[in-house]
Amino acid sequence: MHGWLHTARFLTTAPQLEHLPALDVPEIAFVGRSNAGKSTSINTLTQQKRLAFASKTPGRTQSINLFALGKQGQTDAVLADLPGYGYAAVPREAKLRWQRVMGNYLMTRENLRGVVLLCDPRLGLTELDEILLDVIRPRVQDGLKFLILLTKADKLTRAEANKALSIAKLQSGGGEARLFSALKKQGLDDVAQLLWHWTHGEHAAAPVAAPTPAEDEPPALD
Ligand SMILES: Nc1nc2c(ncn2[C@@H]2O[C@H](COP(=O)(O)OP(=O)(O)OP(=O)(O)O)[C@@H](O)[C@H]2O)c(=O)[nH]1
Ligand SMILES: [Mg+2]
Repeated sequence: MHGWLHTARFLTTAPQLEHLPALDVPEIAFVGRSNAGKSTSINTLTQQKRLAFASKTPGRTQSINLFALGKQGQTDAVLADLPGYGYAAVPREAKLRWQRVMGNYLMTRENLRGVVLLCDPRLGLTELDEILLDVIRPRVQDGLKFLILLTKADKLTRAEANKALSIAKLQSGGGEARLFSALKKQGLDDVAQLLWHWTHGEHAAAPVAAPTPAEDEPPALD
């Protein structure tokens, strides 16, 4: 199962929507506020340290970055790392530009199969998360897959985590919610399985896991 995600490789980066190549394989977008852990979760899921740029500095990811999955030459799905939003220091112009790009991407990207909304459960869903939810809700009703991923779960007690999870389940409105920690590798199997089924169909048999080398060094986390 994870072997499939470990095939991830950089495909392209697009500063603007019109630079995104039209693709005919299913795409899964990682969205959420700046610093929520989008890039880190992509690196953890794909077991690659610096595939997506993660950083303590909010606003690290400025373009839409695409990563291809599947055996070399046989791309069968794509992950999209999107710029985060809600970072206060971003100038108003850049914020408006972001909202336009994101809105258009979520409304018009034809091969978009699923959206993973990353949320730091210590902050909960912010106003911009709610706006995003409003944008994609009609598409979720039309079959778009949707997951609220509660990141940095290592920072919560078990009681806090359970509470955050039940709130997120309600907020997901027909989608899924999961706890995740890059630090503890919590939720990894579950999310990997979900993404596989989203892109290959509910009843597709999972690939037989290939033995993978262990991480020699844990990712840098705050
Ligand atoms: N403790 C802990 N820290 C995490 C975890 N995931 C991410 N972080 C930290 O959170 C910070 C932000 O992570 P990023 O992955 O760069 O966040 P992002 O959502 O891609 O941010 P932008 O690119 O600005 O939108 C980094 O310092 C990470 O090390 C986690 O599971 N546990
Ligand atoms: Mg990022």
